[in-house]
Amino acid sequence: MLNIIICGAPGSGKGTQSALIKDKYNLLHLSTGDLLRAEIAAKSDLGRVAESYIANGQLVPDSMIIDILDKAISEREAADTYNGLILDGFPRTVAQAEALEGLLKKHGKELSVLLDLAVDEAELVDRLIKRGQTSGRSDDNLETIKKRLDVYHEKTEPVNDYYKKQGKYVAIPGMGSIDEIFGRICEAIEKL
Ligand code: B4P
Repeated sequence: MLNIIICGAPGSGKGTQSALIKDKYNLLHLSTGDLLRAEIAAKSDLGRVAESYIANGQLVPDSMIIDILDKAISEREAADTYNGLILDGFPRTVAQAEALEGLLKKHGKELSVLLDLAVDEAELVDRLIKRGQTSGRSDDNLETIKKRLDVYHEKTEPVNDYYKKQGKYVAIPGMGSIDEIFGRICEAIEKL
C-alpha cells in the first residue's frame, strides 16, 4: 500500500499534482479543501462554519477536519479497490499530524511518505491570483492569500519537522512545468 501526504504552501500545486498521482498509482484522493468546499456548496451547518474560516484565510478547527476526514475514509474505503491513499492538504497542523497516526491505525494503514512541494513565494501569489480570476473562491484574493501564507508559515511548516524526525519527509522542487514536477514526484515515489 502507498499512503502519501502531499503538502506545501497554498498554491504550491497540491491539488494539481494529486490528480496526476492518484491516476498513475490508483490511489484514493482525499483533499480536505475539496471536502470543505463540498460542505459549503451543500449549505450544511458544517459548511457554514467552514466558510467563515476559509474566507478569512484561517484554518478550520482541527476537530472538525479530523471528523470530516475520518468519515470520508470510512465511506470510500467500503468500495476499496485502491492501492492506497493520497492526503492533499492534511495534516496542516502538528495536532492534525498526531491525530492522523490514530486515524491511519484505525483504518489499518501506515504512512509511506510526506512529499513537500517547495515553491517561491512570488510564484505562489501569482498562481493564486490567476486562479482567482476564474475559480470564484472566496480565498483567492491578495489580502486573503497573504493571510493564508502567514498561517502556513506559523502552523503548517512545523508539520514538516514532525515527519523529518520520522524519516518520512521528502522535499520536491515545485517550480517548473506541471509535467516536470510530476516527473520528480514519480522518481521520489519509485525510490520508496
Ligand atoms: P486547499 O483546497 O488545500 O487549497 P490550496 O492550498 O490553496 O491549494 P493547492 O496547493 O491545492 O493549489 P492548486 O494545486 O490548486 O485549502 C483551502 C482552504 O481550506 C485552506 O486555506 C483552509 O482554510 C481550509 N483547509 C483545507 N484543509 C485544511 C486542514 N487540514 N485544516 C484546516 N483547514 C483546512 O494550485 C494552485 C494554482 O496553481 C492552480 O490554479 C493551478 O492550476 C496552478 N498551478 C499548479 N501547478 C502549477 C505549475 N507548475 N505552474 C503554474 N501553475 C501551476
